[in-house]
Amino acid sequence: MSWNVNQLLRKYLIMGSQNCPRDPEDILLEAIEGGITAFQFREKGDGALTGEQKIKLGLKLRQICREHSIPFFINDDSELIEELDADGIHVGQDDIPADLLRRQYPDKIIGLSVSSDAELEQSDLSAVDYVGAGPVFFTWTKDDVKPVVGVEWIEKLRARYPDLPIVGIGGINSDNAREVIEAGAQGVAVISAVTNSTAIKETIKDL
Ligand code: 3NM
Repeated sequence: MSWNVNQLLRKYLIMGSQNCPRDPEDILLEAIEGGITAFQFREKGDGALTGEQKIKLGLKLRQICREHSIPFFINDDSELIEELDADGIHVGQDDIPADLLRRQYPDKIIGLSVSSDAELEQSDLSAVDYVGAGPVFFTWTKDDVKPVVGVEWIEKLRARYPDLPIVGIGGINSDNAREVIEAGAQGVAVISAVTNSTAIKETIKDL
């Protein structure tokens, strides 16, 4: 299946079991009904599953995405690309280098987090399909999060790379998503605004 990257970045849900106050499968299904355009399995941080349990949950979420034609990404763990037959992978600056991934997986969608000028200088953007720009706002969700970059970082990236697909991340919710788009991002990547919502479908429509 071939995907339109700009389109899939619009409402990009990221989640692992550690983000979920209830069954991750139910949350994903509601989010799909609400209109997410991509999903990233990010089983990471305090309380995250590992080993077989992680794979088992990944396979279930992967299947749900397949049944609803939602592109399925994995976070960082390139061994899971084949195991879960992911459509793409998102990596950070300290993970497996994007150009290596590109050579290994010419047809997968590759995303890279870029949070500063220094990171931008060391990134091979020709190897990636999109960048994640953040944290745009303050977030509690990630422990090792970098300093807040604000929507100004997105404006800067957009000015420098007019055609680069950008997704904003970090502290985004239905109240501030508009600012992220107006700054030039194709979409918003969210965790807690969706996983902690008591009305997921409405939350995603509002985004
Ligand atoms: N990456 P929430 S911020 C996974 O800045 C992640 O690269 C970030 O969670 C980055 O939507 C973040 O709950 C956490 O703020 C996003």
